[in-house]
Amino acid sequence: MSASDGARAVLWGHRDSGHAVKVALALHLAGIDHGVEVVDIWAAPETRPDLFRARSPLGQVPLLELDGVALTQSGAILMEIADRFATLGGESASGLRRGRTILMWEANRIGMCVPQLIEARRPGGDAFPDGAVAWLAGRYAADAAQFETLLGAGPFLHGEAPGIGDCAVWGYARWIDRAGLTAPPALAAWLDRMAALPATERAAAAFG
Ligand SMILES: N[C@@H](CCC(=O)N[C@@H](CS)C(=O)NCC(=O)O)C(=O)O
Repeated sequence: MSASDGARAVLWGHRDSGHAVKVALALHLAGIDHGVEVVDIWAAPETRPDLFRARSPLGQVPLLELDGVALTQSGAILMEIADRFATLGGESASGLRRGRTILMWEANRIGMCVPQLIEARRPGGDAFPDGAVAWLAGRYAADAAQFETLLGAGPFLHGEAPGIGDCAVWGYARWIDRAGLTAPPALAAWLDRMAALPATERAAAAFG
């Protein structure tokens, strides 16, 4: 039986959105049945489907519709999945606490600088003010060192098995090369372990 237990889930996203793909990873890791809708994040917001715009207040992905409830903000969605399905850390109070801790760190640190550095290198992407790219790259160096501390003995951020914290960090850390950055050994080894999970391949391909 699927972990969904009859829940109806539809994930709206785009393959270039690490925020959406981290939610896709959680659904695949947890074995939660779900449908997928692609939203063109590079098209003008007003051209996105009315249904999507009505349910995603900022017009952004990811949007997860779960039993008719519209959930936005990737970190909040991951917490809802863990809590609701008692999975990926949500099996225990300590696992949930760990998930919340990693999610807050990711949103403020590695999940802030890596997407911006990718955007800075994208042909036709947003223009950045003088010094911004160097500042972001400096932040990444600190983030990479902090990741090693958070990982500890591993193998995953949640210990022996991956949890929502691993999903959150993987969303953009898998594109470190695309951001023109290098992963230090502990981060590179964790990325290899994540890549070896069949769910990561499915999540990366979730939006075509
Ligand atoms: N803080 C949000 C970020 C969501 C976000 O920035 N989504 C981007 C794609 S990665 C998007 O939908 N961009 C299209 C737009 O803003 O028009 C989250 O964690 O979900």
